[in-house]
Amino acid sequence: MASYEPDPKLKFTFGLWTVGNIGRDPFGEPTREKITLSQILEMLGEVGAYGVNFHDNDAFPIDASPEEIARILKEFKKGMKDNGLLCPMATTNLFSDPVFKDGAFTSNNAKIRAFAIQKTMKAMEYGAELGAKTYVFWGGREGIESDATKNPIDAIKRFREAINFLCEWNIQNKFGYKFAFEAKPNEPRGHLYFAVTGSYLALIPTLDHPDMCGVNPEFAHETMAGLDFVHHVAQAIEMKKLFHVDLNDQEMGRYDQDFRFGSHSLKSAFFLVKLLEDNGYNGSRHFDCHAYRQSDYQDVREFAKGCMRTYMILKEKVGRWNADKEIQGLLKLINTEDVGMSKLTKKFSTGNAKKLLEAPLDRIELSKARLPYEQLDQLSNEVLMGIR
Ligand code: GLT
Ligand code: MN
Ligand code: MN
Repeated sequence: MASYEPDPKLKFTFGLWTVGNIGRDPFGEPTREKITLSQILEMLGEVGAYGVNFHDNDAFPIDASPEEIARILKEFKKGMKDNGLLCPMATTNLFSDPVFKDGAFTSNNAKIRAFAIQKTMKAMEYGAELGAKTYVFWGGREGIESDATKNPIDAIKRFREAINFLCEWNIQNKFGYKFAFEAKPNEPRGHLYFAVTGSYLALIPTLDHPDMCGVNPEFAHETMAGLDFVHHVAQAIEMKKLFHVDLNDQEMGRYDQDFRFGSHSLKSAFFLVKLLEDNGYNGSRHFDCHAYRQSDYQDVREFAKGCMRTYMILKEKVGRWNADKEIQGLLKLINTEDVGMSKLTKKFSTGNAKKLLEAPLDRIELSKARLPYEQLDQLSNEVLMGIR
């Protein structure tokens, strides 16, 4: 029996805010005592995580003095070293403080926009000091409740301007960051700008430094909107823009649940792992989720181990699926190749167009091809259920 211990090559990471989550929700007070930075790092070391990610204000308060910040960063580094952790990703909290109540980079107030950029410039320094090479941008407050309040085109322009500025800051300071944009459809705003991963994929080519920028899709976010997360990640991979990924779980049409990876939608999680593994994804696998509000910290450890273990188990299942002769036979059957025809449609030319128009493509005959998808899906389920 395999041990399913976390494989460091898979770079399993957690944010300080995930295992450190205190179980507060919009209707209720915290159910867990806040634990210290050192305690969180100790817990992550204990469960076998590869790394830890953080927002500036997960580590120190927004009004911390430079001396306090320096002291905490030192403690942070020591905690990472003592527990064998790396810090691959950093980000800025641009959503908790009341100043950001109507957005940060897209705020209607030029001084608030400037403050958001200034705060990010500093936070980029802190992340770089801990060795982070990916910088995440989640626009938690970049949105509206009413379109009367903000011009949506201005919002896009303001966001672009902020990112262009920060790309130059990245270059000037030689931080070596790759930026990863994280989309979400709503929560905490009624509607967030850049609602899906594709919105950012469309924005990136319009930036001054498109090569520096990619995406950080989160399972829960496309799922909240009732969409197929795997397809969004696939598009990012195909465009070579998957710089980071946030793994968790979520039921469609519900509030922002951020459940333990695989806890609800095992089948989608399986096809996501398959997509990442089959395509050689090499970045962090970051678990952006938190334990149930009922859990104590002992159970939070089980939650963290569960995320990684589920990934390891699903990865093994992917291997089985790929090696399953019957499944492979069906895949061959449904992917009907025709070398001559593919050559014709691969690239337009006047000659190819002429040949295509004359090609004998018999609609009735073609519709007879077998598609045993029930069988294929059942076999996939049987792999998942552990009998193949
Ligand atoms: C917050 C949010 C996440 C983002 C984090 C990065 S913070 O927990 O729900 O989806 O990834 O800012
Ligand atoms: Mn989320
Ligand atoms: Mn996230």
